[in-house]
Amino acid sequence: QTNVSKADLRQTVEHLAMSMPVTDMHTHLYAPEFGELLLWGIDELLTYHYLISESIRWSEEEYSHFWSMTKREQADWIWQTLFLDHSPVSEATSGFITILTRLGFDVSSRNLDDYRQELAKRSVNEQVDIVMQIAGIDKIVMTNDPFDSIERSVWLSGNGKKDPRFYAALRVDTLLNDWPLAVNELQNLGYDVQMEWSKQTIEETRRFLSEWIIRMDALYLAVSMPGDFQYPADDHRSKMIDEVMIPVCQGQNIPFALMIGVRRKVNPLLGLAGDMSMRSDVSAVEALCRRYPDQKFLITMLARENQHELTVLARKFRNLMIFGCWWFLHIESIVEEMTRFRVELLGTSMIPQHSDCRVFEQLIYKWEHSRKIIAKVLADKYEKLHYSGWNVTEEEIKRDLDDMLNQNFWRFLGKGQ
Ligand code: RAT
Ligand code: ZN
Repeated sequence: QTNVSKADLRQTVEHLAMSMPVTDMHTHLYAPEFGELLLWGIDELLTYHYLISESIRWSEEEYSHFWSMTKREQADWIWQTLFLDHSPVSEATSGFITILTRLGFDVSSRNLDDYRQELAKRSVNEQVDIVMQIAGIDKIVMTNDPFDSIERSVWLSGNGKKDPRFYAALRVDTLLNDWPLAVNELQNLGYDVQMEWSKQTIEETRRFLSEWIIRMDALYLAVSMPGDFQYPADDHRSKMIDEVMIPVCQGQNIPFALMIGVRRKVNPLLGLAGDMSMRSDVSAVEALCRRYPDQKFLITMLARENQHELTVLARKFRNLMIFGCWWFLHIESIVEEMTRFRVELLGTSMIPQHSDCRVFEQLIYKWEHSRKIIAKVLADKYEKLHYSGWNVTEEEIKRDLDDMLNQNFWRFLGKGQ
């Protein structure tokens, strides 16, 4: 047992937090077997939707002008606008600089084509290995939608489960948020469902989910919900949750993840970059946790205003695991605020972060930035204990970090190592 001295405490925590392997429990990344779905490289990084909304603020052209450009032209324009005409001080722009630096590029040259040429020498498989090594990520959970035809064919060909570093999460947004479209998709896949809610439709939708959970070996079901999501309610969503989602999750023994508080397409002209956050009703989660004490719920919310109440709710329900600082909350100041009060209310019994990466190299910055903050918050707490005469050992620091960055997730799934 190595007691860590006061002088070494901060450094030890930081070193361990920066180097501990991580399970990234929600991303939009794919294993190399998924081909074009796996986004990587300079142009994908620069056209990340977070950067699209930041850059278009500076433009005086029609929105359609941006979308008429090729990806490379868009990337060049965003580089010019956000990095050269202005300084990259936002989270997403500074994140791109962190990526370049960690990939070993000379950021002072400011020469985009040099970076492009360097990466062009690499295969996707090489880059996946390099990035996972730099970022210290060993397990990545994807977001998987059987209604996506490109993705579906990878699963049906049996290639979806080849890379053991990647895990699936079955996304059910269409079933909950766009039932007419879901009916159409289900029918095309050969499931005998109708718009009208009937015993047959319930059974067939359950069959669809169960078959796909098994095919993907999905770790959990996942959905993103608007802020006005109510439960229980006399509506399609409540029926779908009570009669399909929960019974299927229980049958397969997996959690249900709800990401609540998005308002889609506030500005449709921005495409994927046009979504907004909105406040949610935490009592919907409360009602779910109370009604289904044996069902596990992974929950994150998008509005800053909901975070404290949601954290308090997690004190009341052990079947509720809060996770991540989602999307617009994934910025330094708010990650610090949220991590601090989560630790103060829950200790280490939560999942402080997920990356939500869409482009592979983003793992580097999203995790580096978050690890630093997690280390800072924990170090403050250990230091305070130290003043009271309670000395944490290096093993205990490792255990706490491993809980937050890995084990809390796997244990919640019933798959603890
Ligand atoms: O964070 C994002 O990139 C968003 O566009 C969404 O994908 C969100 O994370 C979600 O999973 O719905
Ligand atoms: Zn996401």
